[in-house]
Amino acid sequence: SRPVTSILSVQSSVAYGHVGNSAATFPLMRVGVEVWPVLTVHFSNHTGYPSWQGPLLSPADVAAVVQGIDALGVLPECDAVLSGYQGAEEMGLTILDVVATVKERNPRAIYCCDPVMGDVGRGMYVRPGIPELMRDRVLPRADVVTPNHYELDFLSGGKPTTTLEEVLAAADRLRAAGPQTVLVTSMVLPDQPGDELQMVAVDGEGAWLVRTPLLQRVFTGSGDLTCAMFLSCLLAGDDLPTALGTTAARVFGVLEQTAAAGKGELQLVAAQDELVAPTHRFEVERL
Ligand code: PXL
Repeated sequence: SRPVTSILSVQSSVAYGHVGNSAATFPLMRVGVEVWPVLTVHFSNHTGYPSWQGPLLSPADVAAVVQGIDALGVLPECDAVLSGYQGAEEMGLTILDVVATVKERNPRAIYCCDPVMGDVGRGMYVRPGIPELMRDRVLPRADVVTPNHYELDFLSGGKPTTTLEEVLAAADRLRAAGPQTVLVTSMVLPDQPGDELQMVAVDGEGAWLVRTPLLQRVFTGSGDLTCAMFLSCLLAGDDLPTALGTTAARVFGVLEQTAAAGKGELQLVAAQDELVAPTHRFEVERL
């Protein structure tokens, strides 16, 4: 039997469709990772629809669920904490407490934070205070961060980056603030072909770039899937270029099948084989 890693994933959950934990849990399990989902909200569907219903869990609820897990004595087996979209500052601080507890029980555990706050087309879409919380309190405690290009610019000091050199310098500023590994998703540079999407991964060993075809539509939850798959590769012991290429191939495969089926929600079940045996392979370029 193969070694199985375990991720405590503190994210939103939806009954219908795939965002947050509902975009991360099954794909992680499909690639052989144990997931311990802790819910921050339990909504009917994601908030891109005209309406949704269901409860927000409180920070105290999240803390209680993690305390319950801790009482089982199993946190030493937890290899990583994963977090994503955060609706309120108090939840962000509670997640930092969860990270501290997990690291106390397993000093080798890592914290992977998707600093969800906005994107190039939409601007900031999280509550006031969340971006500053991410930059000033969460980033220093993260081992892996997966900002999109817009989030990278905010976290690294607010100046828009428009060249690859500036993006790499911004990623280095993030690394200087804490995380060892930075994945920049959805990179958009003026001099890049309009029909491709680029991702850049940076760690202490170097920087790598991967390009995938740009599909001309919005996929809600694709960032959540990307972050989860990237973390699964790192925990599997992949080096950074391998993790980058595998993440791009898995996610692109799911998005391509979703688009081909004309579906709104990520086709995680129909396209699940893309997660373990992706159709496409993308070249990873050392920068
Ligand atoms: O994909 C991020 C996300 C997370 N959680 C909830 C969402 C979304 C995006 O719409 O609605 C509840």
